[in-house]
Amino acid sequence: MKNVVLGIVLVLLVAGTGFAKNLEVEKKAGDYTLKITMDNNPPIVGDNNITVEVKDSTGKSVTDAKVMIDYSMPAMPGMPAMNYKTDAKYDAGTYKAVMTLSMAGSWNISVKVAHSHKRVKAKINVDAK
Ligand SMILES: [Cu+2]
Repeated sequence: MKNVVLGIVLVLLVAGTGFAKNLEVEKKAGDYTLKITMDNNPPIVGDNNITVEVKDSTGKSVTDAKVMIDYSMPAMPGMPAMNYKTDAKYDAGTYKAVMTLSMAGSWNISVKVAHSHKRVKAKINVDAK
């Protein structure tokens, strides 16, 4: 009986952390909807995987867009503004990139999408730990 209870607690713990593990945001960008997922929640200092699913106005997944991730931290005492950009590569349904956050604090992330002569972007803000 004790083992069964322990097993249930373990399952709940694993399910609980699994649920909170990813940071997931859906954003409108022009005619498109961007589903942005990050593997760390909150993001960490260091490498964070970010994936973007791009859907058109009909809800169809777009496979031939160009997706770029800009991430920046505004200047703060003793630190100039930091700006980085990386291309996200399409792979199996989503555009994937790695963001290397160099310090803890507030980062602005801008996901830029170019597709069929349109350019749209969505912004999110995260607090890296
Ligand atoms: Cu800083």
